[in-house]
Amino acid sequence: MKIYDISGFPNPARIRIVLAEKGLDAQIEFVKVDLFAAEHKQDAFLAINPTGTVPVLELDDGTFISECVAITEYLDNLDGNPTLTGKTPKQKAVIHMMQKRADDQLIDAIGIYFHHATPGLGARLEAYKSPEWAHRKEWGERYLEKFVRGMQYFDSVLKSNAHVAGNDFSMADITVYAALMHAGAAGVVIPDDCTALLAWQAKMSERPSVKNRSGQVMALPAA
Ligand SMILES: N[C@@H](CCC(=O)N[C@@H](CS)C(=O)NCC(=O)O)C(=O)O
Repeated sequence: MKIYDISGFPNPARIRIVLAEKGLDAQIEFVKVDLFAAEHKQDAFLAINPTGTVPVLELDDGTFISECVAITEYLDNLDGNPTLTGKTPKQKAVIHMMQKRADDQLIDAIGIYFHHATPGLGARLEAYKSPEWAHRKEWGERYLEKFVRGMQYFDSVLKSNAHVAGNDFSMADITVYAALMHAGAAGVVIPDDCTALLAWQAKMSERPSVKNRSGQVMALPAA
């Protein structure tokens, strides 16, 4: 199998953590996509993922799978022993519910803020941003407010749960962790009063699947 991605980026990190959790690293060939050079917005890459984002998984039969949740479901179920996406109908439902909240309130929100209210990945990507959004910066800043509310929500969840979707580690934890990693790279700090979220983040960063890559946060071009 191949993964098209770039190391150090938050959504690619989600899948790299999944691979480590599942012991699948050795089965993957990584193909670097140069986001800073807008390689993901060119026809060759859009042919494998029309959304123009990484990561993308390519199966040995040539099938391309994009979207971290879909890739995670595939990798987690390969060995018939899903440990990240739930085993029972109830576990699956709760994990997907919390996963969707983590996507919507955290990782998508911080991504929109980063790409629209800050220089993002730099000048080379400007041409691919929506020119019709005259108030793009203001729009992006609203998503930072949403992200902060999201951190407060997940802090409240983690005050009574060991993990994001209950007692067990799941893909929803990976998504929240990657979103906080994205925030750190964008200069957004976790509020001091989010004590449960901060404690959970510290615990997560000691997890072997995370620890080995926690220093690998995207290096951004100078503004
Ligand atoms: N919903 C997508 C999000 C993927 C995503 O936004 N990836 C980022 C890298 S962290 C990306 O490719 N950004 C490039 C861009 O938006 O120009 C997923 O789950 O895979």
